[in-house]
Amino acid sequence: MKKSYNIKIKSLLLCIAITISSCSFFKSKTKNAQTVAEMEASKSQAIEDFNDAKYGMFIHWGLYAIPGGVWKGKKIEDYGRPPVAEWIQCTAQIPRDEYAALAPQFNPEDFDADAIAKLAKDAGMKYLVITSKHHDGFAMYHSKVSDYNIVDATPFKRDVVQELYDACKKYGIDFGLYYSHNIDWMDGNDCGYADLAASGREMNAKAKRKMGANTWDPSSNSFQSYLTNKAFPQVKEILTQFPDLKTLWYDMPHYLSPKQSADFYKLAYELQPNMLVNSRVGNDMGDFDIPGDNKIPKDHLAITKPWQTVGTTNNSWGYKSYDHDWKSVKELLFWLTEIVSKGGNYMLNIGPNASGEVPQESIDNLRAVGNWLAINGEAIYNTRKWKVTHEGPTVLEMNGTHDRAQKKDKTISFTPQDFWFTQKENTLYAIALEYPTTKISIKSFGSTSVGTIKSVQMLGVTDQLEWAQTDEGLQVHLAKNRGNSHGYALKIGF
Ligand code: FHN
Repeated sequence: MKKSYNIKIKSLLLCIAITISSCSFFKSKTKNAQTVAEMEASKSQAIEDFNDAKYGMFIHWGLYAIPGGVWKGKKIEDYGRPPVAEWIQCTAQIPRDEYAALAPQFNPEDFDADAIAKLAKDAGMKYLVITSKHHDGFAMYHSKVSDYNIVDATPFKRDVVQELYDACKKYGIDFGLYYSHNIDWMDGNDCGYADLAASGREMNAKAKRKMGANTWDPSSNSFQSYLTNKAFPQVKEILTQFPDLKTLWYDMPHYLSPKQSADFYKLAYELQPNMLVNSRVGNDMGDFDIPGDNKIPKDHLAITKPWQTVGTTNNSWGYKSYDHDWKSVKELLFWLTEIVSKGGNYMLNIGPNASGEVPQESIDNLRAVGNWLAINGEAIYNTRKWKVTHEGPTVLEMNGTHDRAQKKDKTISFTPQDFWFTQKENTLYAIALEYPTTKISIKSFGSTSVGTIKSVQMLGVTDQLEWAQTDEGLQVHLAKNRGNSHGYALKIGF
């Protein structure tokens, strides 16, 4: 007989509880005429914190770490797209029971929540978000709603989300959870494709090509019953089990109706009103935007909400055994600096392997960025975008995971004339990722455009700098002493 992981009857009870509570929620909202827009507006302090934090850790970890991008001897690329390792079940069209047979093999004894939270801290990251359930439907915490979870279905039997939640508290790292609400290859039937098609609502390009819908071995229940019996109860469950979340990170909502997105948003608001929900709750809702995976917006001024770019350290979110295309320290610093100069947040991913180890290249590069931030962090954290984001000859466009993976020439280099800018109250910062041989000149800091500069200081260096400001810009002879080989930041006082 096939091993099946059923959503437990208990979930029905939980669901009734949610329905009752959300009915009274809707009633009181109707009475108070509180709309999604008003709920979003009530999160102003959380949004300030988000805008201050700038840099966080994303973790994609699940059963897909076992194949690590290879299924039955073939690489995921040989099956099709997308070639990111956490999609192996869909890309290789693996039947649900065959994929679920990975669970009894999952025993990541090297997993160390304390070490990961400490890595985030050392890397200069202020928050951490982990996949509580990705598209495969497997929960990485102890769910009472579905026994398809790390405690009930694996020999490991440890709640890794709980362990990370506790470790993050210890190190002062804010905590958030990813939850795949729309796509669930185990229990989500066709992810709502048929409902969307029948509704007459417009389909976006992803929905049109049935992206993520389980077409090869869908569960026999309806999508609606998945929502009622698994997705809503599990969201309620994580928000209750982990009561102090900074963000709830939904993903891939392209089949959901506006009502379904609103229900996911409201459930989050009801249980943790100060927590931010990302825009992938769907249908233009959410407290902050995601311009795209591994994508830096060209026109950041067109984004009206706070925003966050999420990025990979190689070209996959989940552990991919043969992807050694690691972003260099210089490249990571560029992503962070460019994003922050445009007012965004950068959430950088790690994908632990099946033993629970974080790839060494990720560790090394994250720590090196952390060393740079230990000196230059003042120019990053708690800053806001300035009217100019960058000056200098180097223009790099980052247009998505696939785009970056396909780039033939991955060399990243800058000139000493490249500067990125941030501001904080009465201070401007200029960040450079290359040192000059002689003096530098920053054109954006001419006296007619910024007023009279009173002080110029290099972060982390006590030497006095020689400098002069003219209408044409600010000229500075840098200190001989270099704080960090990957670049420096100047603090400009007025
Ligand atoms: O399909 C997922 C993907 O696996 C990964 O989780 C990323 C992270 O932003 N989100 C989706 C694609 O955008």
